[in-house]
Amino acid sequence: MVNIQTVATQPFEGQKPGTSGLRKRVKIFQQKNYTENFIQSILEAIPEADGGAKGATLVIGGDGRYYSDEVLQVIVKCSVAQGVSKLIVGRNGIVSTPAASNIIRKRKATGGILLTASHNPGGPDNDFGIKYNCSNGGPAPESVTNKIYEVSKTIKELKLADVPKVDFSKIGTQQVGDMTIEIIDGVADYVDLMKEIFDFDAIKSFFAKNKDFKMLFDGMNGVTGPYGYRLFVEEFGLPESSVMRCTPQPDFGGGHPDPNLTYAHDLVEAVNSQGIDFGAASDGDGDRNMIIGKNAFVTPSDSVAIIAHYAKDAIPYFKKHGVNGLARSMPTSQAVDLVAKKLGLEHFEVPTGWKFFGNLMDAGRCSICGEESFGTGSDHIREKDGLWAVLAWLSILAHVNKDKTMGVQDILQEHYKIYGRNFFSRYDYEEVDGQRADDMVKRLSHQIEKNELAGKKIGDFTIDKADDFEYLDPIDGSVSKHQGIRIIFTDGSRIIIRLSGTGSQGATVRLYVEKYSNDAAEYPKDAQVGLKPLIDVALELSELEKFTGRKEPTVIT
Ligand code: G16
Repeated sequence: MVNIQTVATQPFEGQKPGTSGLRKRVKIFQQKNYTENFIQSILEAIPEADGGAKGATLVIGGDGRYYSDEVLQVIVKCSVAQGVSKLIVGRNGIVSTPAASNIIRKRKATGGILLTASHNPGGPDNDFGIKYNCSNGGPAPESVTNKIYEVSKTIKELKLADVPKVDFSKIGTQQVGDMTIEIIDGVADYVDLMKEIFDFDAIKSFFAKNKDFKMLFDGMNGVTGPYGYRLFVEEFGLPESSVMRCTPQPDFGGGHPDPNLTYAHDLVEAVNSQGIDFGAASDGDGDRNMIIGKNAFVTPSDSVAIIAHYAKDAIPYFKKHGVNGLARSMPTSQAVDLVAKKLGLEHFEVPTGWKFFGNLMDAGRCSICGEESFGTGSDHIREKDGLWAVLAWLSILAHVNKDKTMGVQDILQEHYKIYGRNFFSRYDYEEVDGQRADDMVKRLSHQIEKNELAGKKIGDFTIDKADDFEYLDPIDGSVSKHQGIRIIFTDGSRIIIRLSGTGSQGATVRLYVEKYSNDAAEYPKDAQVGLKPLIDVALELSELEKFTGRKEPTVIT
């Protein structure tokens, strides 16, 4: 009989999950009872089970970042006390976010708790994160995250089981009180799933026929290292030199595990200096991806459009199941909409956050979706999936190279010839003063309310309409308001300004610009050059420098 202690606690301010879970500095999570409060709030808010987590089966995974070991033990103590029946845990708590989504679905679990702050840096002075995924394998929708937050605001008592420390390093099953803990290899099921989706033989024969074609995958010392190694080295037989930074580290080797041109510059440099044909990177928890090639950077917005264009011809999963519809987050460029129109498919524009795609997928209305924030995925699971995107690109390369020789840049140019090019860029201003950032957005919001923006002419651009994006979920009828300031010009160009929901310190302002061109002479242009006039307009309209004091962005993607 396990002893359950009742411990008095106080609510902590700000345990409101953001775009994808609660992300804070490690030091915040280390405060006495802070993590316990939040885990118990999750367990009490679990939607499927009456009476909270009683009888639940939960998948526990994460990117293995600093402080995960301690939180795993907290989850055990809280879960036993709340009557959870079973925890399915990756060895050492490590399972990538997409792999966890797959396990939740495959094992028909009640849900899952993921210990990750995704692409945010790790270590004692950096970030930790906790998020809850529901039984469909996707991030909890706002109805659930709001409930978690409500519980966290009134929590007074913790129930904690008095159990010894659990060793998560050995695969197998153990019993803690009435609860079973099954420790699994987080990689195996995922690789099996990828084999069902993609034609591994076609990819292998592409590499065999094109011996000079060089690939480099950068695991950024995050969770996808072992997955990438298993796929590229063990399955496809590529040399060890085809992968880099594939050993997960609690602090990601001191780096920022975010696959973009700034933070994955080691990969970019290696691709440029070693004449690599195809480069790819994934983030800390394995849901993001970046695709580059010889003299080519594939924006995530173009990536989802190109994958959608080739899906039915190049990827067995879509040959078999078809493509039902496409979707993107609001700030993502409209390139994928053009593919949907050409293929006669439904397409959706949802707020930022992968959780918004879940309902569409569950209803069978969306097969492929993507976000400008380096997220690409499909309805094979309910999270974005970094390695899936890399395998999709390898499948496309294998497909198009059957009768001609095409690299990444050729694929891009061919796509633009068919659809035109949606030039896109995002400027991030990280860790700015929260109040000033709010004021900046409020000012624009106010101008929109008073209808002061429509018709305004700035430089060569005239504003057609402006709004504060609101989403009506076509499946459950829920409404999400204030999802970003959207300014659309008469030529179809767009500026979007919103505050990130994943930062852990101050505010991060995101400024997105998009300009469409169907002038072939412009397709090879550098996006930054083509977009400069629009960026100037965005800075002028938002008065960003005045509000944030920043002359330059922290990151440009
Ligand atoms: C999360 C969400 C994504 C979102 C991204 C950026 O990604 O899952 O859907 O696009 O954050 O959000 P924001 O602009 O609010 O910072 P990840 O990879 O951090 O889990």
